[in-house]
Amino acid sequence: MPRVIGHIDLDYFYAQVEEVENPSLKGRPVIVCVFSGRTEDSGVVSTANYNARGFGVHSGMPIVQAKKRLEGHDPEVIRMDHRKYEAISNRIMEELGQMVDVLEPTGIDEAFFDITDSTGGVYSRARESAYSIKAAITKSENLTCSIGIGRSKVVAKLGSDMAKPGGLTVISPEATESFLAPLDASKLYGVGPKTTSALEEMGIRTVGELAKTGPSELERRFGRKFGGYLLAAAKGTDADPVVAGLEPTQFSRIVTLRRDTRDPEEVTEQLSEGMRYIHGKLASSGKSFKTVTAIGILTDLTTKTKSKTFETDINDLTVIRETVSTLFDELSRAAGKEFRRAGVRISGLEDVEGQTSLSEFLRPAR
Ligand code: TTP
Ligand code: CA
Repeated sequence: MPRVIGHIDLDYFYAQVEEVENPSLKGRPVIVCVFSGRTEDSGVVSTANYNARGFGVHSGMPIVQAKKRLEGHDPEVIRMDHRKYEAISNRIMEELGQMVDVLEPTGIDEAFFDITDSTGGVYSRARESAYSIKAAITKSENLTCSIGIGRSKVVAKLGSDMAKPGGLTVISPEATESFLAPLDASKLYGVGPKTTSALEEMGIRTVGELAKTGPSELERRFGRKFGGYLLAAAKGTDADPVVAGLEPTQFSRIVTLRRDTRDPEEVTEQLSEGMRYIHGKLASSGKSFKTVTAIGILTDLTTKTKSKTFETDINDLTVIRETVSTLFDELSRAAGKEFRRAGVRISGLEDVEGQTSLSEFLRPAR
């Protein structure tokens, strides 16, 4: 099964947050700045919205210079408020973590994710997952993002860069080679100006040319490890896994149903393997839970959820099954449309050690 790896990057993040907070800014150049305090305008631009970028303004530019470029265009200059962006980032990462199999945040506004299991390696499903992710972030925070999907981290990252802003690039395994070939080698993750000029000296400019270079030639020039990486990156076969960045706070499973349906029993039945998987994850990580959530993605791709929270910690598969069945019954009646995909999430995880129930006393010491 091919891997399905995603990279998500929020568009002009700090500036977009400011636009959402103050919609009257839309259509005007906006720069978010870090003021050094030395003189009134000393400091640099942290980021600029796309309108301001159209005048050549970019991250890292001195504020004075940015203001000059925007003169006469009614710019808005905003002081950076890192805590505000961080709080939003945390909420989005939490939400994303519930929609993918593995999430690896790599910065305040970007993350890699793995959805191989939940899509079964099927790229058309991956596209649907990406649309659901975009819709969810629009709904909860009113923010847009760019997503790339491919069989490796390098390919996924190239995809999200390609799509900015607001885009989605899905690079199926079959299309990988032709997608990569014409790109400049300098676009590859980990290829900076030094490597770029070394490659140029070797007569290599594009990713396609790099992919055709002999491994020994690259290893001689860049060493075994980096030489090997470059070749794999250029072929889109770099094997670096997506590694969860945070302690699990929940486990979830989403499946595409065999057919669209409103029948809660049919949905629950198709989730039984997912529930067993979650139960296995609970057992192997020594956790119990308090909350069960049923997730229904309807035929119009909107997501509906319903949760039940227990007063005491649970780690019983039967309880998960019965709760999911009840929740889908309620969800189905409230939704008024057929389900296309369905999922289960359990959250409110606790270490089993903290539990004082009877089952805990019966559990053999670990
Ligand atoms: P980026 O993802 O590099 O940029 P962006 O989100 O502003 O724009 P886009 O992704 O649409 O190209 O950086 C994320 C945030 O990090 C950015 O909003 C502000 C901050 N940042 C700085 O503070 N200084 C910098 O030099 C850069 C590049 C980013
Ligand atoms: Ca970004």
